Amino acid sequence: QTPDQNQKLVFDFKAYMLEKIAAVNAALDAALPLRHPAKLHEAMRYSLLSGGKRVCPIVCLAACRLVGGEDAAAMPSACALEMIHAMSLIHDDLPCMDDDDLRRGRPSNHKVFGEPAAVLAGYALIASAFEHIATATEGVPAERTLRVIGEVARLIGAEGVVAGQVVDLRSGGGGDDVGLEKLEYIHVHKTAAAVEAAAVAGAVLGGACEEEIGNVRIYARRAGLMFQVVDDVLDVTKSTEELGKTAGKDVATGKATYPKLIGVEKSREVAENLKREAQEQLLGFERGRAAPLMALLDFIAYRDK
Ligand code: GRG
Repeated sequence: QTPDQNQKLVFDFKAYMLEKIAAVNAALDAALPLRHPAKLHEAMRYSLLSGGKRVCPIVCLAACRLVGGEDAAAMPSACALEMIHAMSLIHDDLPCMDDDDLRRGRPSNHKVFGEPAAVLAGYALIASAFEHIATATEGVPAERTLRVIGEVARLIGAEGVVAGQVVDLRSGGGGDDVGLEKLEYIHVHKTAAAVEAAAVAGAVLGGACEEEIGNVRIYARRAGLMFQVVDDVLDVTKSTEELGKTAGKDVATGKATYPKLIGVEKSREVAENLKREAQEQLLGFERGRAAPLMALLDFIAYRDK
């Protein structure tokens, strides 16, 4: 590919991302209007509508298109995935978890609304997510919607995101006893499982067959893990004074990362291999329909934040 063609691809994908992010934001705003009690809804909307890359919704919409479905079929699930993402960020920032005062450059939810309100906003967001999938999904056979509810619940719960968070917290946020295998377990469950839920939901709603769902599932697992490996590399390369510390533990945060376990270069190799494995899952699909998910891999791999 010439640099010009490459530029065009990046430019087109940016336009695609901006269009989808705008559509998702509008759908989220409509899905969760300001109701009584105002403080609860303000807390929910504060975290839901505060920007973010909207990776899961875009994966969900793109997976639906990949198999020939329309955005409308997947939009309620795309919104639900973002509600769940917002919920997990609110709870992750709580003093009993990561204890973060800032999220997306703004005070974290509990800093603005207080801990009880933040905990409850999280619960309400997760309930709203499932209500939204069940009541707002239209134009597809009901068994697809039912399957999506089951898949999403399984992948964010004790076999997925919650499992990853528990192992992460139990390891003191990735302390001394975290080797490569455990780090991969944490990333695969905390992050890749949510991407898998988004991708499988989109594919199921778009009418995918089992083989296609299998391809999409592996794509999402590889892409989700790659997201975290790249995140780890960015954490290290952004902070020059941390370079050279290769003990497998970030002294400042107590957090294990790929670069600290295997070095920056090997981490980049791991990310490239994951990207290739994800790409391979898309080869059997029509090229035009696979383009957004293909381009998303480059976006994840070469992003700078
Ligand atoms: C989901 C039932 C349920 C419970 C949640 C607190 C908790 C249990 C899990 C923590 C999960 C967590 C915070 C995972 C990290 C996910 C992640 C990759 C966050 C960063 O996502 P970006 O970079 O953020 O996509 P933006 O701001 O772009 O949305």
